[in-house]
Formats: sequence, structure tokens, C-alpha cells
Amino acid sequence: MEKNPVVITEINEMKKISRKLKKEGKSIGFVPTMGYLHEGHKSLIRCSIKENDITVISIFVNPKQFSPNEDLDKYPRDFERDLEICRKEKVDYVFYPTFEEMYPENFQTYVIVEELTKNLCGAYRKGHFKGVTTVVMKLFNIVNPDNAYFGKKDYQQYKVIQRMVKDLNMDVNVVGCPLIREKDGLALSSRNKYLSEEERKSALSLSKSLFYAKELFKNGERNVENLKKEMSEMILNYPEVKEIQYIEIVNPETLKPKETAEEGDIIALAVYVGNTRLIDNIQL
Ligand code: PAJ
Repeated sequence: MEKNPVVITEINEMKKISRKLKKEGKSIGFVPTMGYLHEGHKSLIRCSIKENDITVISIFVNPKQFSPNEDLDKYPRDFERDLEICRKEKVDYVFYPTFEEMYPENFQTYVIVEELTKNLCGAYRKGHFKGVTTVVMKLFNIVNPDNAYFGKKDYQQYKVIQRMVKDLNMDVNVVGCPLIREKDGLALSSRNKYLSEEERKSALSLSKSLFYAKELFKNGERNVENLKKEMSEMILNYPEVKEIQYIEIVNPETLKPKETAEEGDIIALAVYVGNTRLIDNIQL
């Protein structure tokens, strides 16, 4: 049976509900999103539903994590469609605040995770993680979840949030969930919507090069420079690839770049396909 999720737009209302649920002894699972939901988001929702009495999802395109030159204005939005998905997935509450509700006049407090945000996406998207940690901290304070679900598609984000929660002694269990791909390997992303038919084909360069590098690793290649070179040669062969922003092989905990690859390391990359910036990663 499908169930209508309760939509909440006010912070005080959300807090009241979560306090009540806690009093009743119910566990709360939380899935923060920016909406335009796809199978990646759905997998997080399903995890949360399995492991908690109540599942809350937030839909908020957070302007503070976009730089002025990024895609905030054209970021895909479709609340009715998202709500339909939440209904099908049996989400209990959808927290859907406005910008003014989240960032009233005179807002001036931020959360910064220092080291983990210095490389990978953090090196290219200035202020991005400051925006992410700040909004997630706020959302955690509002929803008060027992468990919060993050996708390993955004591996750095997952580790940064985990660090924040540890460092600030927050009572939230951060759960990392597997990266979900299309059948042909493309990592699901709301931004895939930007891709033309031709670009969609070239977007496969990310996953294909990651799978290839993993294969080379399995066959004994440990030299990071060689692995990166093989990957970039492969990627640049796709016609719609404009630029490789980075390819890095990093330690899964510190996210520091490696010279020699080891089992467990993460290969992460960001590539411009046309004007769309795509990211992907794989664990060795
Ligand atoms: P958004 O990009 O909407 O992603 C919401 C959650 O879905 C994140 O935890 C992300 O890692 C996960 N996700 C996206 N694509 C996925 C895929 N293919 N497989 C598995 N999980 C996937 O990430 C954000 O929003 C924002 O930064 C947010 C955390 C909500 C803060 O604003």
C-alpha cells in the first residue's frame, strides 16, 4: 500500500515532530537530498526504511554549497515528481524548507572540516564543503536522526560528514551506502539530466576508466602515475570530454594522494563532459 508522506516546510514543526517520535521511542532514519530523486537516492531511502521506525528525507537545494559560477539556477527541480517517489517508497516525512527558513537574515555561522576538504573536489569547488557541512549540521539539529544515510557516490562528502560528527560529538550514526550505477556503468546523478545524447555516451568514460584501472590493479599495476595516465588516455578518447579536472588515487580514510596503490584505496575523478561536471569513484 502506498502512503502519503507528510510534507513539512517549517523548522519548528519538524523539530516538534522529531521530539514526539523520540519520546515514543521511535528510531529516526534521515536521508538528506537536493531532490530530483533517482535510484541512488531511492537506495538510501530503502536502507533507512529497513533500519529505522521512521524515515525522514529532506529536499533542499542548498545555495551555500554552490559557487557563483556553478549550476545553482539550473539545478533540476521537480517537487511533485519527488513526492510521488517518496510516496511509492513509503517515506514518512519530507522536510522541504525554503531558503528564508534555512538562512534567515543575519545568518553567519558555519561549520568547517579542515583537512579532508583540501583535495579532490574541495580543491576545485571553493567553499563547497563549508556549505555542505553547515547545511547538514543544521538538518541534523532539526531532524535529530539516529541514523543518517549518505551515498559513496560522493565519497569525500561522506567522509567529511563522518569526520564532522565525530569531531563535534554528535549523536548521529553516519551510514555510507553503495554507489548506484545505470546498467551501462554510469553513476546515477541528478546532473545526468544536463547531458545530450552524445554527451551521455562520453559520460561513460568515467566509469569505464575506473573499471579499467581496477582491472590493471588486479593484474599487478601499483604505480599511481601509470594508472592515472592509462585512465586519462582512455577518457580523452571520448569526443564530448572537455576536460579532466582531476584523477586521484587516495587513502580511503585520510583522502591523501598515494604514489603506490593499495587494496582499499579510492580512485576518484571529476571530468567535464560538455559543460557538465561529473564525478565518480571506485574502491580498489
Ligand atoms: P544530492 O546530490 O541530492 O545527494 C543526496 C544523497 O544521495 C547523497 O548522500 C549522495 O551521495 C547520494 N547519491 C547521489 N547519487 C548517488 C548514487 N548514484 N549512488 C548512491 N548514492 C547517491 O549530496 C547532496 O545532495 C547534498 O550535498 C546534501 C548532502 C543533501 C547537502 O546539501
